[in-house]
This record gives sequence, C-alpha cells and structure tokens, in this order.
Amino acid sequence: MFNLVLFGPPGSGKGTQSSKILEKYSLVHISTGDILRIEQAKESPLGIEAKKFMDQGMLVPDEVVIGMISSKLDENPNVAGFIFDGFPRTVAQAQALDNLLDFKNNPINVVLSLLVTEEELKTRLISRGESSGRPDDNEEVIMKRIKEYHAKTSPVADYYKSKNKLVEVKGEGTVDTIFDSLCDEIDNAQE
Ligand code: B4P
Repeated sequence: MFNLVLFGPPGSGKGTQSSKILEKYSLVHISTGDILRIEQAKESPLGIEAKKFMDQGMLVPDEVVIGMISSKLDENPNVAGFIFDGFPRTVAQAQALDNLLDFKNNPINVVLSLLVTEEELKTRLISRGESSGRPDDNEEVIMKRIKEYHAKTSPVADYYKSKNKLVEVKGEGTVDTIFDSLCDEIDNAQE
C-alpha cells in the first residue's frame, strides 16, 4: 500500500495536482475540501455546520474532519493506497491519521509539500473566486485562510519533517512542470 499526503497552503494547487496524480497512479483520492463542499450542496447537518467555518476562512473542527476520514478509510478496505488532499490541516489531525493508519499497518509513505509565495496564492484564489464563485475566495476571506494556515496548518510540515517524511516541491510554474516534479518524488518514495 502507498499513502501520500499532498500538503500546502490554500490555493497551492493540491486539488489541481491530485487529479493529475490520480490519472497516473492507482490511488483513492480523499479531499476533505471536496467532501465538505458536497455535504454543503446536499444541505446535510454536517454541511450546514461546515459552511459556517468555511465561508469565514476558518478550519472546520478537527473532530468533524477526523470522523469523515475514518469513514472513508473504512469504505475502501482493499485499495493500492490513498492520496490525502487538504488533510491533515492541524497537528491533531496528523496524529489522528497516523493512529488510524498504524491500526491498519499502512503508514504514510511521503508528504509532498507545495511551496508557493503568498502573492501568488492571493492571485490564484482571487481568480478562482471570479470563475467559480466559491464564497471562500474573496480577498477578505483569503487573508483569513492564509492566517489560519500559518497558525494551525504550517506546524503539520514540522510534524512530518521530524518523521523524515516531508519533501518540498516548488509549486510555481506550469501545472505540468510541477506535476513532473511531484511524480519524480512519488517514484523515489515507491522505490
Ligand atoms: P480545499 O478545498 O482543501 O482547497 P484549497 O486549499 O482552497 O485549494 P487547493 O490547494 O486545492 O488549490 P487548487 O488546486 O484549487 O479547502 C477549502 C476549505 O475547506 C478550507 O479553507 C477549510 O475551511 C475546509 N477544510 C478542508 N479540509 C479541511 C481540514 N482537513 N480541516 C479543517 N478544514 C478543512 O488551486 C487553486 C487555484 O490555482 C485554482 O484556480 C487553480 O486553477 C490555480 N492553479 C493551480 N495550479 C496552478 C499553477 N501552477 N499556476 C497557476 N495557477 C494554478
């Protein structure tokens, strides 16, 4: 089994690159952002609760997201591996994921961290907001999301660094160039 975390700040291209990685490697995609948006569209109790946080640029509470991941792992017992996109976003989520995967004897193999400057993140998210209408992509919310990232999510990189699992990849350039760099690192990690 091969388990990969795609890590990075909001707008670093996790979703964009995940869909390309899935085409090439037989991994199951778990995107907490996508799951939460689907729940919102269904207006489920979880979606209504999550919307309050997402629309303000805040992270959804750990217990909600960890519960979602646990269900997804149980729904996919015999797979080649998972790509975790947008999860974990706090150290508590990272520890919970390790516990869930240790229980199955299939730990995280590698964490690929996309490096993108704050200026570029803002430009990308504003332009995504204009084309998609996502309510969390206006300037005020984007700034809150970046602040939330520095406070709660960037420590996750140190968590994986201390376990020798973190690999940094330049997240600026064309989508294809970045994809090639990510594939090189995935192939290295699979050797
Ligand atoms: P997510 O859905 O995870 O997404 P994201 O961080 O906004 O963007 P991503 O990095 O995937 O960027 P994308 O490829 O779209 O999070 C949304 C919200 O959900 C969070 O703020 C939080 O509230 C909640 N949430 C999710 N997971 C959670 C968790 N684990 N715990 C708590 N809360 C959670 O790329 C962005 C834009 O850039 C796109 O328009 C794309 O076309 C463009 N782009 C991509 N690559 C580019 C490139 N190389 N050059 C130029 N543009 C590029």
